Amino acid sequence: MPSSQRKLILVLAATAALIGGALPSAASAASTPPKVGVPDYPAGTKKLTYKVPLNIEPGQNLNLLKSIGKNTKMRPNESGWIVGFVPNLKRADGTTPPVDQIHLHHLVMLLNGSVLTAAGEEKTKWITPNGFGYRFNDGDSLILNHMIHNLTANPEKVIYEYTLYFLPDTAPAAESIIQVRTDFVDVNPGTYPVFDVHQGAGVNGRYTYPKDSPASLMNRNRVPIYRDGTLVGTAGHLHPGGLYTDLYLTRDDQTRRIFRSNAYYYGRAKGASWNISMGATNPDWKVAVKAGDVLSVQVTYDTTKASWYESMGISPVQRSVRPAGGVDPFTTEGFAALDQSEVLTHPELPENRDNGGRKTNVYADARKLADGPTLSEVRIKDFIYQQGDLTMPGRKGRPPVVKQGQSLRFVNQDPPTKIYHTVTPCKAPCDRTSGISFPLADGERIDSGELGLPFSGGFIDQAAAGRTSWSTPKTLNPGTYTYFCRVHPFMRAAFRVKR
Ligand SMILES: [Cu+2]
Repeated sequence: MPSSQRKLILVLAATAALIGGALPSAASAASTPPKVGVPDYPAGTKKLTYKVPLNIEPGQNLNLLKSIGKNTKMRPNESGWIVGFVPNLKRADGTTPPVDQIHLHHLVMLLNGSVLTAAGEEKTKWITPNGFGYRFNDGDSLILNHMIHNLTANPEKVIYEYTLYFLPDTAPAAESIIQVRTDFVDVNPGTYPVFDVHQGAGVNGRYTYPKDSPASLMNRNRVPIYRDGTLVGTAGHLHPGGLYTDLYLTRDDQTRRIFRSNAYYYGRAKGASWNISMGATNPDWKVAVKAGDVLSVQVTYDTTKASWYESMGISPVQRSVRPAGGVDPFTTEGFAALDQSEVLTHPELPENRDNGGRKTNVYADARKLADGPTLSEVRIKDFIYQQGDLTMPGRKGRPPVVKQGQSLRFVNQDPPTKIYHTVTPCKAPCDRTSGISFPLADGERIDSGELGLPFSGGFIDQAAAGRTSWSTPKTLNPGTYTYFCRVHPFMRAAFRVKR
């Protein structure tokens, strides 16, 4: 695999067990959603739906590739233009599982080694404006990169499904289609392209990355353009807590913001859940670009409600390979004429609706439990924190004690290349049902990362931290600390720091 392709896949290698939840606040994302757009496909466009059955292991959160060769019959069997891509994930009975149980983190299609479409958790449909399309030749290489996250400890059979809107060359409209490619503009195109947003970070409850990150290299979010063309479409990708992505175009010493893609949250957990649609460009949004221009992106998160670990900010852009009109945003008139209004590619999705946070007697209130043993290490096995797990009765369920000034080490003893766990503090008692907005990382601002190792033979990056243990800082104040696993939010436990 060429390094450019590898890089593009690495860029997508993220997990996001960011299970948020809180009441709406002033810092929520834009609140009145724009209209859902109606795609305008050229006459003769075919709707082709393909289904790939997959077995998902208990607790799996792996980033995987699947080649879609000609013999798979899961691709068009003729040459033409891909003008739309719609991802989904279903159970064998045809229902879409709730995302707090089985979550499609991303479904990315690579055409001849380059990203063609990239759909994330928000299931944005990737549609080109009428007159534009991705060139697909019958012999081309097509690879799917999928990351499906099983938030439960049960094995699952799922079907991942993608619909291609495809205009065959035999259709008369195919003759006038202008080819586009995707520029993958990511805030952090490293080998693991995520970053952490800590509660309280930034200015006035908002944190913009990479601008507010002293550690980030500002120029890593930049994608140069090598030939004259036209930008014809974009939509942002972010995670819970995210408010918007901003796409910029720079020419010489001038920079213009050419699109803000807002996150529109539904339900009561505004700004803190996966129940999101992203604002996409209108079909008449067109920006003329020249060789030498540079695209860049910034993403802004709300930091009032929780910390958001392993966050993302991406603005994939559809760019025509030759000039096809568009405004010049570096002139006053051109910039004023740029239609920056948004459309949604889909309304609220029913699978995103279980907020969680309901009362249950599954979990103990750790604050009321007697001290457990004084320990230096807690093992994690069979999806249970082996001391202090809030589902364990009796002595095993009591929070282990660590002396102030000491640290407590956590070790993942489940198969480390298959099952990753985290230790992520949540506000006590952290004893309610799991859902898209509960628990939140709203406790002490520390996090273990995903304790686990990349699986052998895998050459794309995983969410795993590359180690199976983590120790709490020695600076914790006395108290009872409740925590959960971001990968498997039903896992809850506590430990206690004492003088
Ligand atoms: Cu876990």
